[in-house]
Amino acid sequence: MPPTTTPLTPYRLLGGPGSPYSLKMRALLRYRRLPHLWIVPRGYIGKGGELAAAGKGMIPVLQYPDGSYHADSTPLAVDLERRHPGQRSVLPADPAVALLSHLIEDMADELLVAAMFDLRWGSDIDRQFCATRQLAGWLGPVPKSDMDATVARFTHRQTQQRTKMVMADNHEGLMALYQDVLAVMEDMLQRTSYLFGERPALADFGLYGQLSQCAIDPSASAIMRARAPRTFQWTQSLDDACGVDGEWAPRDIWEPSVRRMLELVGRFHLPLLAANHAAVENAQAHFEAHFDGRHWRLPAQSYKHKCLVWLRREWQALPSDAQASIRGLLADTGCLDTLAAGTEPRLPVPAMAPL
Ligand SMILES: N[C@@H](CCC(=O)N[C@@H](CS)C(=O)NCC(=O)O)C(=O)O
Repeated sequence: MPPTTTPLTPYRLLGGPGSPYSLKMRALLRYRRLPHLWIVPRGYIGKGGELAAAGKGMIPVLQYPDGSYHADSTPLAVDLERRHPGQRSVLPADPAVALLSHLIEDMADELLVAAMFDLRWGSDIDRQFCATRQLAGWLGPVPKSDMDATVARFTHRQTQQRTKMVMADNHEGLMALYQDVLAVMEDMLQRTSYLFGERPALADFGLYGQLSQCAIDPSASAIMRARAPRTFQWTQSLDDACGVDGEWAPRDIWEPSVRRMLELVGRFHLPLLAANHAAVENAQAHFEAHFDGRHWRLPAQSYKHKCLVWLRREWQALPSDAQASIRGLLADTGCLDTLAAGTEPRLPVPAMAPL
């Protein structure tokens, strides 16, 4: 008699090719060894199928074993920690260090994405390749004429989206951010495999989501291959880290690279989050900000308003000794003032939870 096995009800991750957040979630589920199926619903970017029925309006969507659908990768990652405590956690055990990891993840999710998107939809070569390969994943085999028509439709949609999300004025600043992130990654990879040691943290998965796409897209990939070959391989490796079994490093080992990454958070991300926050609170559609020698002009986004509130609440909730342990690092890197400006928002922001 063969041994009996307990039937497994896995998570179902509904995502798409080319979606940085989908691949971030898949890498996280693989690393955490949480049984799951990776599903790309067939059809034009999943419209009309199970994704439409799930009703989240975005990908990825994670179906829990009880059949319910949930979205939003950061709250999902935190919810998965609650559901599977102690199983290959991606949150450093020290809550102060976990906050540093969250800050870096937030920069990747909310700002580095704009650099990726800017390059992906910013030239003919990128548009043609990226649209075709993504739709090949969504549609499966289709005749060339159908593919060409759908590529044209998707390219139009994404190019419009780029105009709203990136806005032409910000190209130089976003390229500076992308190249600086790559430089910090290359430096980090001289000492550790991940930002906080030999096991990946939430910060690594956020960076992985965006950088995994930059490794593929023609223009972004050319920059990465020329300047950051170790980071290129890092994206290939973190795609499936289910066999990685490492430890968090002591602070003196991780601090140099985390400090450099936090300098980018303080230089680019938090000033933009703060300006966005004020714009959302004042019901403005756009905002302008001057920092780092550049003029930024971006649409105000209510989701980013929540992100800053969640980060501030996380700082406020730290015990005072935990705050003290990172106060100097946050101050040196230009992060403290925005993070510790702890006024509650005028617009209500719910506690972080998956949608
Ligand atoms: N905060 C969300 C963002 C997800 C997101 O923006 N996903 C993109 C694709 S990568 C999307 O679904 N955009 C809506 C669209 O293209 O219609 C997360 O972390 O999961």
